[in-house]
Amino acid sequence: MSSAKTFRIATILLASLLLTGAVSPLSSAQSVSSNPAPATSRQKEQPGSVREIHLFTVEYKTRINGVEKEVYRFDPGTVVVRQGERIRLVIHGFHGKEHHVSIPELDVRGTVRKGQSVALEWTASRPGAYRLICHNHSTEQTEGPMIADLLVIRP
Ligand SMILES: [Cu+2]
Repeated sequence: MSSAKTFRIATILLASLLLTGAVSPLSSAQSVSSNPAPATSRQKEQPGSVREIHLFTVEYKTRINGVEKEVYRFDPGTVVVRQGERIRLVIHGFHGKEHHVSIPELDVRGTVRKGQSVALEWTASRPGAYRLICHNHSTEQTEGPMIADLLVIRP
């Protein structure tokens, strides 16, 4: 089995665990907050607040068996948010001239250009696994797949 396939399966497994509430990666991050809120209000968002999450377009390049190989990725490749949160995904164009990106299930799209940033705003209305896709680099044949998993978990 290829490592990409193994990684894909591991990601899906993690998504399943998160969606079923078996694990909660956010709880540990919240516990080290410099401004801890009471447990009862910790998970409640301020009305109208937007959670900003930063991603970067990155490129890896090397030679494998003498053949030059390069791939584009989103970093981080997995984003976990809670149902009900208003999200602003800020994508910074580090590498790659241009990336046409979308979250098909949410009808959200934009273009990330090198040296610029673009913000995609959406509301995490329903729990589930969504994908942020770069349509320039969506497959292995086009130096991808440049896809980030967006996991919306129950609050
Ligand atoms: Cu791309």
